[in-house]
Amino acid sequence: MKNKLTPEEEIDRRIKRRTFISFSVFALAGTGTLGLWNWFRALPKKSNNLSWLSRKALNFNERVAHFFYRDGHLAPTYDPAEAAATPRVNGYLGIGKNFKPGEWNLKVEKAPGKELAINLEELKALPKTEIVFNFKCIEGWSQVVHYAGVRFSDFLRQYETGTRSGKIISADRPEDWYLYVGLETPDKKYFVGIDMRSMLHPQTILCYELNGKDLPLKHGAPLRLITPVKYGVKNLKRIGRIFFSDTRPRDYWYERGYDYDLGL
Ligand SMILES: Nc1nc2c(c(=O)[nH]1)N[C@H]1C(S)=C(S)[C@@H](COP(=O)(O)O)O[C@H]1N2
Ligand SMILES: [Mo]
Repeated sequence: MKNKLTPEEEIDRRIKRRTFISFSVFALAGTGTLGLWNWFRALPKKSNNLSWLSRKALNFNERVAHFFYRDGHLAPTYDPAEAAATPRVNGYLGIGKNFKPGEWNLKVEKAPGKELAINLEELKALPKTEIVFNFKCIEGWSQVVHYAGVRFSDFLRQYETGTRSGKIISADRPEDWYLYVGLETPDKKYFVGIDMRSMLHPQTILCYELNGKDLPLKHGAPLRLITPVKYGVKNLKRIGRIFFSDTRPRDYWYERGYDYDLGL
């Protein structure tokens, strides 16, 4: 029997397959019709025409490759030994004192009017993804941090959410993805909106660990967002609810004059 692929390997395989298919399709499309393709193949090997045509096809393929490269582009990672032992704490909106972690669960809007409540144990039972990266705050500082949790794409697949059809989210059907994900603190005092593509990035996680230990409250326990493709402001601490939308969810700092995307 064949071994089951890990979610990571599965994504990798899909990206590779998509890239391969696109290469083949675009290689053909890039040189026009199939007839033209045959003509191209029939050209004498050393003619100038041939090198001109191959170069054009190559440039086109490079652009296609660039698209997928960007799609799966990974932020630079570091050795855990390089991570800050006591990372700086910044931003206390929505993480006030009267909060009972024991009573917490994550609310997820699966469909309009249909909400899931997921506890931490259930999240911890999913595959764990670690990331050591340079966390950047828009105020001008950055630091290498070591966080771990559930990859958001794994989470979406597990709970069959994030799609309009209600089917399991797939790289092959981007038209079925909701365009945005909204996250808010339990008291709704801090809230962010993030495009689905960034949320599906392989380094975007729902995080419950810092430096191999339970996430401290001031860093967003029980669960926070960690994503290296956005500035710190989007890395919402203490997630209470997650929902999906095709219009931009409300965003705290956007409402105060910042760009909506704040991508890196
Ligand atoms: N709930 C909540 N999350 C938040 C903030 C906040 O004020 N409240 N501040 C953001 C900002 S501006 C930054 S830089 C990071 C800081 O994360 P840290 O305190 O874990 O280093 O949290 C982000 N997430
Ligand atoms: Mo920040």
